[in-house]
Amino acid sequence: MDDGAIRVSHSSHWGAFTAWKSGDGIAVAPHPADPDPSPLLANVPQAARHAARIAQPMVRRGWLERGPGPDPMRGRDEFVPMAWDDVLDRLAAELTRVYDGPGAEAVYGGSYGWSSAGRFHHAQSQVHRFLNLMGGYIRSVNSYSAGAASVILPRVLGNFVDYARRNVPWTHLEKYTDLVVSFGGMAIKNATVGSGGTSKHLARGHMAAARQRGAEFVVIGPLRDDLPEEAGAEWLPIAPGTDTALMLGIAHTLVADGLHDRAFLDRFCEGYPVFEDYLTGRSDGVAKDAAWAAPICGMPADDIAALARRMAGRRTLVVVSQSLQRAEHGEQPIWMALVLASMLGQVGLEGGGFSYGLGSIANIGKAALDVPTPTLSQGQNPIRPFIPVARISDMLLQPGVEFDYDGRRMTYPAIKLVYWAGGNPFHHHQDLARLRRAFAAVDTLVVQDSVWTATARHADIVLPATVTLERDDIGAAAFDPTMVAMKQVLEPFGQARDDYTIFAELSRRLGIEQEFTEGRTAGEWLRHLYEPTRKAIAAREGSAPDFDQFWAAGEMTLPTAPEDGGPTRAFRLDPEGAPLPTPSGRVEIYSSTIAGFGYADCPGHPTWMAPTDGVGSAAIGKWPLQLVANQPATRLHSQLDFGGYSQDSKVRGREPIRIHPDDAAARGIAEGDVVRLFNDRGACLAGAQLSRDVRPGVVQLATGAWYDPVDAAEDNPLCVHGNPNVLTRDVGTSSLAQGCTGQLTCVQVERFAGNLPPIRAFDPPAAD
Ligand SMILES: Nc1nc2c(c(=O)[nH]1)N[C@H]1C(S)=C(S)[C@@H](COP(=O)(O)OP(=O)(O)OC[C@H]3O[C@@H](n4cnc5c(=O)[nH]c(N)nc54)[C@H](O)[C@@H]3O)O[C@H]1N2
Ligand SMILES: Nc1nc2c(c(=O)[nH]1)N[C@H]1C(S)=C(S)[C@@H](COP(=O)(O)OP(=O)(O)OC[C@H]3O[C@@H](n4cnc5c(=O)[nH]c(N)nc54)[C@H](O)[C@@H]3O)O[C@H]1N2
Ligand SMILES: [Mo]
Repeated sequence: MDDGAIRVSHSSHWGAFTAWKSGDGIAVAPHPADPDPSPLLANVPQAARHAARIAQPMVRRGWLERGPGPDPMRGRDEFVPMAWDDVLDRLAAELTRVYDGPGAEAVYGGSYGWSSAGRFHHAQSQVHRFLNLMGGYIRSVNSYSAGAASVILPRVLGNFVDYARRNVPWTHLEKYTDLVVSFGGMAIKNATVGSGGTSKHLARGHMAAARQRGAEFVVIGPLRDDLPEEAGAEWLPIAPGTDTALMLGIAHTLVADGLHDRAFLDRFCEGYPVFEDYLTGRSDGVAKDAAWAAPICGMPADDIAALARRMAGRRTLVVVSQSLQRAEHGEQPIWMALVLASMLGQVGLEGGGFSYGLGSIANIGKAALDVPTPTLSQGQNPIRPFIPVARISDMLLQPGVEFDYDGRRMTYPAIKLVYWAGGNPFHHHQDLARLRRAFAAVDTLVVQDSVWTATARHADIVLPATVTLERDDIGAAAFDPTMVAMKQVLEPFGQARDDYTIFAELSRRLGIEQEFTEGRTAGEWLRHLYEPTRKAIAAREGSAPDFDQFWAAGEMTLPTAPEDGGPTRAFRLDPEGAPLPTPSGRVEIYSSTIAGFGYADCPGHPTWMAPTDGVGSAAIGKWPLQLVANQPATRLHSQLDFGGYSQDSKVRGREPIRIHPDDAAARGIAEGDVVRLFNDRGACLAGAQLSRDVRPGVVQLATGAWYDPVDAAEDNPLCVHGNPNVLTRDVGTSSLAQGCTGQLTCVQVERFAGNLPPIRAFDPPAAD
């Protein structure tokens, strides 16, 4: 440690760390107080100076020569390097053309994406603030993470964060829960990541402690390792996409055995009798009993009935992972899990009831902060129309077409200009061949990123952004107690500039510089954004460190609110005094509001609806394996896929696909073979890993391998690297939420016998 290098505090979505210069690059070490640091940190050292970095502003040749307009050449064209002043002049002129002409409603600025942990140089905040000052933009609502849950839960339980996500803290699970029934798991790989940063990774420790106390864990899902070893879980492998049927089978057993909590259902819930008519088959002639559920879920009926009896009469927690709702009819398993927890009479008990997403992400289940964290104001967006975030291709391809969303009939706007900063739609969106057509339809696509993602390669104007290690910032998250001084370690790469600097320069050209910068440098902004936090602490505790003290210390512990189960617990203790914010003030097992929308794909109570792309569908007859496209264990989404830890996981350079040995044998596939996954939307290569931790009939290929078309000139090229979104379907969860359904699709897999194409995803595109 006496190499003389200055060690500074820094942070990322996957943890706080220390960084210092080492040789030509940097070295990092996890925060010393983190009991279970994320292995994702190992991606950082190689990443900062990687060839995939964008070194200078670039403009697509076709856009430069022919001007703005729809162009199928996006993603296939050459790039022309351009000096900052010139590119910003051209971009300012193009923004002026669009805002003066078709107007703010022709600008899509949703710019979805995780960008980085720093709260000032937060790309989305920067781009939204800038576009709002221009006159606004078409925005997106909800997230790829929780598209369905964030719409259904407020309608049937209450505010998404307070009622659904924060109602069961880890400390209650550790102390009180007898049985954790986890649909989709609480995978340590997922709890390693938290938006804005996470100073201590606690999930594994809490699960281990609960287990030691005697708590039992059951993981229901296609993968055994969705719960950590420490939980000592029993694995019930289920066919993906069938959890609603399984929960109905469990619920039916409870009713048949008289194990449901009638008193709770009467006092705390609305509309149980209507649901019971459906459950027992009084309304439709089909009893949803264990025997009915068994063939749908691919589980023995006896196991379903046994699980139901095990869940009754003890402190049981039903946890649903986010993945469950990132699928067709994704609203249903979330709603049904809440109904199941209600039938068990557990909602609002300490360590019991229902949790959405505990273990899916680092900062769920931790204590909420009692003071605000630094936040850059995005200003006001005067433009009212919006899209549910995952409907981007629909919008770009179908201007003027009507669609349903959460009880409204809305119309897709006609977009001319798309501005993206801090997200990667070629990572996050489904059916990438369709997304390419969608991006071909706009006049201008502007992308700010630090690396040559496929999204940047499809842009007309590419502006190189710095990475967090190249600037000072403040890292903070609403559910993590440590605010981190993120200190610059490296000089900016090439000509890269901070997003803030880019927008400040654009603002100057567009006559809104003062409004955008408010006359502050980036350093002055950090001091300014620190103030509300400091004031709130001072108001609570009499005094608080000033900015310079915080900065010198490198971090600060923020006060947290009590972990009392929040408003869900308050409702349990006093249902009349602290009613739920639903129409009935109670848990809506039947929602007359939702029933009133008249959606065939989201009726008034939880309902099993067979998927069009899953078990029992025509699709699975043709494409017989269910692909689980889940979150990657070796990186955050597509970020730092070129980093050491992610690269070490690849098989012959391709993303690993896990397949059961029986399914592999039936296809002549051996460990380490390169395989081709395909369906009628597209195809990609991946490297086979045989594993009995995968349910037969399921293959698992994580998201995040950079899209790598074998020949970009083709309309629907093979991705040689393993991006599963060439295969997934671009349809909403239902008319209610229109959420992302990227988690599951049906595919076929075969051994790839051809010459192995090279991986070129990380090579910068051709320029001249
Ligand atoms: N098939 C399938 N698809 C999925 C999912 C799935 O389960 N299955 N999951 C979905 C989910 S839950 C999510 S949240 C999304 C995630 O999708 P995204 O959030 O879009 O994915 P990221 O790779 O995190 O993209 C962040 C981008 O921001 C860039 N960036 C980082 N810092 C900065 C900065 O300071 N400035 C600028 N300008 N850029 C920066 C990074 O280089 C990266 O390209 O994916 C979704 N897609
Ligand atoms: N390392 C890492 N951690 C992350 C992220 C990352 O990119 N990398 N992304 C973060 C983000 S933005 C989010 S939103 C969360 C997402 O959290 P989740 O959406 O919960 O995460 P996934 O890994 O996609 O899915 C979890 C598991 O659900 C199981 N599963 C899939 N489909 C089904 C099903 O139909 N039924 C059942 N019972 N199980 C199913 C799969 O086996 C899968 O491993 O993760 C966060 N954590
Ligand atoms: Mo997410």
